[in-house]
Amino acid sequence: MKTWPEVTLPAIPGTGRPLRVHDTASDALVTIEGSDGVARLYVCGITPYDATHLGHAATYVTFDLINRAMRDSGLQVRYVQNVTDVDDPLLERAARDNRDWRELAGAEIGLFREDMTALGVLPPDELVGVVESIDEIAQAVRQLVAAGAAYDLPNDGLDSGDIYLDLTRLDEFNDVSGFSRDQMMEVIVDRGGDPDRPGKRDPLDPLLWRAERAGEPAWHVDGLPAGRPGWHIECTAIARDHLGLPIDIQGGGVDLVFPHHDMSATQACAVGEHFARAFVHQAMVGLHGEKMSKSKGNLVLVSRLRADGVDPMAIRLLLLAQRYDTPWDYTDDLLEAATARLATWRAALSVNEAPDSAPVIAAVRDALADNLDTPAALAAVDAWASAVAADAAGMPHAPGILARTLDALLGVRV
Ligand code: 5CA
Ligand code: ZN
Repeated sequence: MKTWPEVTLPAIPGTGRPLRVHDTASDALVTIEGSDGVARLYVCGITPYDATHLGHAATYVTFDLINRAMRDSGLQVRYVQNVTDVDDPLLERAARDNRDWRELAGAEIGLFREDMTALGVLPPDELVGVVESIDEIAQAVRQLVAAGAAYDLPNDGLDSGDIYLDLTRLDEFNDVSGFSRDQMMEVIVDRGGDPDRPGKRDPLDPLLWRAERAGEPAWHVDGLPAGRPGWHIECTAIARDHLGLPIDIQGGGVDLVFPHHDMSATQACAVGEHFARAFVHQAMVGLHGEKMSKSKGNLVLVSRLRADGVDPMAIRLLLLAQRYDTPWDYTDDLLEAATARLATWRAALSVNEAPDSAPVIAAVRDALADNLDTPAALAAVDAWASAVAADAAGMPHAPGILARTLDALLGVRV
């Protein structure tokens, strides 16, 4: 499907160090080296049934920084993001609001593109919807069936029903989460699983293909009952078919670690493929002590803030002021601080005489390469801006190169 408009990155001198980030699977920092000069990035995209909130924005800005840092280190980046444009929550919301599910998805995807453009997020090379990928997802399901890694549960008296991955038959579980069995059982229902369905071989077996139900969309594909894909298999298939495996980074919010990333990687393993070299996760953004989520409705929407006249670059600075690997709660004070910082930076970058910005540029680069230490990057710019404000008259440097660096590396246009 259509992505959002390309952004031209200003050129800045030199190259950054290779990016080091935290890999959830090994619980260690890993260096992203790519292969043959190319890094493959797959980030789990939205389920378009409500507008982009600050949690989503934090996730996509984090992977935008990763994209920018990898490019700065000399890699070419191939970036694919999916859109879960058919799934239970979308169908339920459309039914609740008496809307056509396709129309609801289309409207929310449109708003998401606008939000991403406003936040200065570089578009993925491909934004890939489930609906346009039914054939390739069905092919992945058939492969798992052919490999003896799936089974069929009768559905309402029909011979052929829903198809599940058979965890009991797999040689390998691609353990990204490191969760114990108890931890898995605790969250599985909340995260889209159906452990209590009678007849399942393992309560954790994920649904690969859901046979048609009355009133639900369904597709007729060779070798499977009419139906639609389960959730995790879309990411297995789209990442494989659009990037090739293994990808360098599988990304998303930490709420996807289990079961989504465990299962999408395990499904690739089950047909002999290694899914990803690293798994990177954005910590949860909350509001009033609870995870911000469409299902709970405790949302701060990017589009709402924009409509209220908040500068999108202040929203971006608000997100950058937090570490990606540490959960945080939104407050209006954080937004005020970000707005003030943007004004200070703008004033400092408008002068003609400033201290040398080369050390700041190096500090920003190093902070980002060091597991996306955005607070340190911002602090380096703050210190430079304070020096300008204190007394920069007569100093020989114009700050244009620093402005271009903030644009290229942090995505902050001043
Ligand atoms: N379509 C699936 C992924 S295949 C999905 O999780 N969609 S979503 O709309 O629920 O979330 C979109 C992205 O935002 C996911 O990467 C998710 O992990 C992330 N996300 C959702 N809520 C938050 C939050 N409160 N804080 C940080 N990231 C979040
Ligand atoms: Zn996904």
